[in-house]
Order: sequence, then structure tokens, then C-alpha cells
Amino acid sequence: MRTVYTDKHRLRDAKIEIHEGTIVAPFECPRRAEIILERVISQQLGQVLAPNAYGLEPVLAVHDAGFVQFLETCASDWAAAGFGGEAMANCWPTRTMNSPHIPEMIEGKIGYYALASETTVSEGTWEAALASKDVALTATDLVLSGERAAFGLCRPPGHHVAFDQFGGYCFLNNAAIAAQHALTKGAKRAAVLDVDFHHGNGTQHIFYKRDDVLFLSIHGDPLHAFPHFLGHAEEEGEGAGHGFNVNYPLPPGTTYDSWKAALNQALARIEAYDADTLIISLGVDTFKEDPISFFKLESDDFTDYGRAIAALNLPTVFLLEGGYAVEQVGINAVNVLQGFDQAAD
Ligand code: SP5
Ligand code: ZN
Repeated sequence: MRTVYTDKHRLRDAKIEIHEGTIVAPFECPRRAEIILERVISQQLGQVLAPNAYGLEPVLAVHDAGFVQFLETCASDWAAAGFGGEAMANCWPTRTMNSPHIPEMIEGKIGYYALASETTVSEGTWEAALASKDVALTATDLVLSGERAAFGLCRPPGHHVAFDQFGGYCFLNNAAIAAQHALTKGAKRAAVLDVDFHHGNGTQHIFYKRDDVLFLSIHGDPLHAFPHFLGHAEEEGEGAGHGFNVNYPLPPGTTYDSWKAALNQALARIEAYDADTLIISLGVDTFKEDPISFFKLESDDFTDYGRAIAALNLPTVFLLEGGYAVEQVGINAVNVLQGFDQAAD
């Protein structure tokens, strides 16, 4: 399959992350995408092409306009306020102080639009996020125009971003933007299957009341893992969307056998839904050596589940999400894609 990539991802190069009570270099770093690209090339997965520019219209189809405006000026507003470091939230509209006012001062405003504090908004982040959604949209258009599958090498990732909140290393929800784009271009039933270690809370939030996108996520149980507050099995969708949101939370130490059992259930749901377009939120932080996760997948398991996804026989867009065992992230991500290609007709 072909890969969509641009080195504009390098513009997202934050220096700090809050992690276990200390400040560390961000897990979500430019080297990740470079290692995956190197593996795509060395394995001759297929041609690598640059993204087209889509502007903001497909973004505003799933995200709040005020949120988008905030992201665009966040880093410069922060600097203009005289703050030296990277923009980060330290106060939120929590359960006990939830008024409808959006603060004007950037320190308050970022708290309104953030859902976690680990992710800073650094200079260049917005440009990289825009390029990342262009990568996702270009890969989606390859598939909509008849290719069996495509790989959007998206960075920064996207699945934690809700309608109007960013976090979890993500700024725009690439998978949601891609799914909505597919529907706008004529698809009737899209499925988003999220295999990242973390629950795709943002994608769930965006499509929670809708029946034209089936969302399924296999992830670390939120009782034990980020994003901590969403991703439980009883979250099945609301109103017209009831029955179109499916969560498979799994416990610490989960090995491939039980992960694959959840995947097989998810694949059966996608088949029963009769999806016409499949988007995979491809996080490889399920790997046994991932530094922030607790599943135990081996590199060969990624090949195996790539094959299983191909057996659905659907036009399939793979969009990169997480994966932080940097040295193996290329092997694991490309294993999924090669497994898929081996089994695809
Ligand atoms: C796209 C994606 O994979 N985002 C993940 C964001 C996770 N950020 C918070 C990580 C907190 C990790 N705590 C680990 C404790 C076990 N050592
Ligand atoms: Zn993740």
C-alpha cells in the first residue's frame, strides 16, 4: 500500500512533558515518524507521497470553531502574555466550577480547551497538526478513489481530541476528520476501529450520538490507564447513536490471546454493521516494551492482526496514533501494514 508523509511533522517538537511528577522529554517525538518512514522504505511497502492541502473546512466539520481558533494562536498568545515556557494547562472547569464563560486570559483559556496537562502547545504545533490532518485526508482520498488501503503517517496523533478539547499528545482528531470526510464524499457507513493502547475518547465523543460512524476501541481499562475517565464497556452511544459505540477495556498484563479475542469481536461487529469504509486508528503502544503502556503484544502479533483486519475486505485507511518504544515503532507499525497487504486481495 502507499504511504502519505510530510516532514512538517517535525514542527511539533515540544521539549517538555509532565510525567509521573517530573518533567521529561516528550514520548511523542519527531524520531517516531522518521523511524516508521525508514521502515516503510526499507521494507518496500509501497510508494511514499506528500499530502494535499485541504484547509480548515474538514476540520470544522467535526471540531468547534472557537477551539480551532484557540489552537491557532495558543503558542503566540502564551508568548505575548510574557510566559517563557511552552503553553500548558494548570486549571480546568472541573465538576465543581463549571460555568459557561470562556476565559479571555490564555492561562485560563488553555484550561478550558485542554483535557490533560501532560501535553504542551509549543511553537509550530499548530502547523504540524494541520499537516497531520492533511496526511489523513490524502490517505482517505486514495482509498475513496479505489485503492484497497493507504497509510497516513500522521504526526502528531489525533484520537484523544474531542469536539473542543485537546490532550494526550493530540491536537486535531485525524481519524474523526477522515471519517467525516469519507461520509461527505459519499460513504454511508464508516467504521473507526481504534487499536491504540489508549481509549480513543475524542473519537468516541465526536460520534457518540451518531449512527453513521461505528466506533470501536480496544484499550487499557480506564480504571488503570489514561485517559482515566472514558472508555468503559457500558458506553454504548446515545440517542440515534445507541449501539454504535463499542469499548473493549482490557486489564494490565493483557497478552495477545485475549487482545485478539477482543479484536475478533470488534471485527464481527464491523461486519454486522455492513461498513463501507474502515479507518484504523493505528497505535502500536500495545507493544510489550512500550514505556507508558501495559499490554504485552510481540512484534509478530502486529503482522497477525494486520492479516485479520484485511479479511474484512473493506477499503481501509490506516492512520498513525501512538507507540513510544521508539526503536521498534517502525517494525511494529509496518508489520500491521505488511500483514494486511499479504492477506488483501
Ligand atoms: C496518542 C497516544 O497514545 N496518547 C497517549 C497519551 C498518554 N499520556 C499520559 C500518559 C500517562 C502515562 N502514565 C504511565 C504510568 C505507568 N508507568
Ligand atoms: Zn496511545
